[in-house]
Amino acid sequence: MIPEELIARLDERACVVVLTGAGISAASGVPTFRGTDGLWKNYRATDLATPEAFAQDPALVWEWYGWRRDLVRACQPNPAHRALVDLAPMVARLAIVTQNVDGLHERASAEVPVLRLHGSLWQMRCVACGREIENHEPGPAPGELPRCTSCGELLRPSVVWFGEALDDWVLGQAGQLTSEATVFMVVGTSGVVYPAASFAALAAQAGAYVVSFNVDDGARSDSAHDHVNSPCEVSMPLLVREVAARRP
Ligand code: BJW
Ligand code: ZN
Repeated sequence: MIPEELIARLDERACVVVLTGAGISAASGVPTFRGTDGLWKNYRATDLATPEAFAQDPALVWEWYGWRRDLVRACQPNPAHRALVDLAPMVARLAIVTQNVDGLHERASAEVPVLRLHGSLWQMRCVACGREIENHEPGPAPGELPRCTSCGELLRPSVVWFGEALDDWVLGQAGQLTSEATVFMVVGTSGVVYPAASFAALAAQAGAYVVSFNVDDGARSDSAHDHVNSPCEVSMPLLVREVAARRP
């Protein structure tokens, strides 16, 4: 199931970048955005993940984020998150570039670097003064609107909605890592959201060997040299076992 070339390329000199999406957290019980389980509490995630939705009805958007925060808090990292932690010491460098806001990579290990392209469910930002706070408390409960302790204005989830720019520094780092990668793995993402969706092609152009891991054959990246069509919570631990078995 695991491409032989991938196992061979994951040697002690490999510079590995892993781009992850919602599919890597599916086995933890976190719903994905698109596809059959892509319904989030009767709302289309992609309708609420916009600045327009927040401007129009901040209470509705916060109710949705409060519900998601409570749901994700009860979830645990799964074997796919843990496999990346196990793979890291076997290669020269491994970095995770994630579209996920759930924090499950970070909970699987504090040691493997994680670049969060789309922000975090556990951070809030003031719409007026920009003050950013970390918050791991339950909620907010429906009807509750969190406010900035400095200026009293509304806090918003510190995530990247459609039409909003990604953080410059994060985007620059992700581009740098991608261009230096010898192996680029694309795990559990539909690959439709930009700029994340362009990274696999950049990696391939820069000479990386690109492999996608997805339960959907249709989500195979155009730039991928190989595709592993199976649940990543199965294929990633298997990959790590195969790499470990080659080591003396
Ligand atoms: C499994 C599995 C298992 C299941 N094992 N696999 C170029 C072309 C066209 C459009 C654009 C473009 N550039 C920009 C755009 C516009 C837009 C965009 O990309 N639109 C497209 C939809 C067409 N992009 C943006 O707006 C971005 N901003 C931007 O470009 O700004 C420019 C700018 C510059 C300067 C000033 C101002 C603006 C921002 C995009 C932000 C995306 N935000 C969200 C919400 C985050 C917050 C939150 O979570 O609440 O991010 S949307 C949502 O989609 C979320 C995700 O991170 C993202 C990607 O989804 P993902 O992870 O791929 O999930 P799914 O559900 O789609 O797929 C899951 C996959 O897993 C599936 O394939 C399953 O098969 C698989 N799977 N179980 C393996 N067990
Ligand atoms: Zn403020």
